[in-house]
Amino acid sequence: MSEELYKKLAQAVIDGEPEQAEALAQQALEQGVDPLACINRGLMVGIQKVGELFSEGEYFLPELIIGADAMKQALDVLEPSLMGGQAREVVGRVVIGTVKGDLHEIGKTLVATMLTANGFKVTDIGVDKSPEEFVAAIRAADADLVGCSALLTTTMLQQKKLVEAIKEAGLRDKVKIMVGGAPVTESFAKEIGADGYAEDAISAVDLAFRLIDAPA
Ligand code: B1M
Repeated sequence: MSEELYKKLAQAVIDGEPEQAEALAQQALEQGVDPLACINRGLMVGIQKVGELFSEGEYFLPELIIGADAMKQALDVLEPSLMGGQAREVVGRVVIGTVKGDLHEIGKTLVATMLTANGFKVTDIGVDKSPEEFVAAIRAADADLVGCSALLTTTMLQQKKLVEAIKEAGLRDKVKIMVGGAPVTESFAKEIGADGYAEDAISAVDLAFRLIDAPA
């Protein structure tokens, strides 16, 4: 039953059907299907396939955009259920965003949602953000942790610039730096002087707890 729903969610993303994706997500919640499983086993499978078809030249930019729209539409329905609905003690303050020149928002938003669901106070500054904009947001939020997402091999170097900008702003001892995104690796994170790398939204939460030394 759930397996069938995951497949349909994946297919709605592959076919670029935002309304269908939204209706399926609604159906999943009504039937008590785990929203996280819908994301990981349905929507993620679909968007990965869209990426593959794009790489193979089968899909073009419009299909990429509409596939992402379908995923976002379903996420909008599922994400509130990940939050648990209760007010919790704030475990840490996080500023998160996608680097300058990079418009990919879905993974970053998912990480932000999972952090919020786990008690972090998250300031999501959005996409295409310069190191200076990150630094201003860190100051404004009095953040303990900054999360930086990059999805393009051409923009991942912006993460290095962010580490440098944080040092230059005199904030390096105050804020931990976590990086992620499809082309980013553990060794890249070490090389640029970040404090940690997470492969997905779940491990980003574990990493955030470890970095700020809070009990999970
Ligand atoms: Co783009 N795109 N895209 N795209 N796009 C990729 C990334 C690509 C791999 C597709 C491909 O060729 N197979 C490729 C990059 C190649 C490369 O650099 N090596 C690519 C390209 C080339 C481009 C353009 C250049 C295409 C063009 O214009 N010719 C262009 C660039 C625009 C720009 O940013 N300046 C472009 C545009 C777009 C859209 C705008 C159309 C759209 C994004 C829409 C949106 O976000 N609103 C889009 C999409 C949808 C994709 C794919 C298909 C899916 C990305 C996604 O949302 N994945 C992607 C292919 C793919 O990834 N398979 C692709 C789902 C998301 C949940 O996963 O973002 O990886 P992800 O996040 C994960 C982890 O990475 C991690 O946790 C998340 C949850 O598990 N994570 C973190 C992410 N951030 C983290 C931060 C952390 C920790 C973990 O700590 C802070």
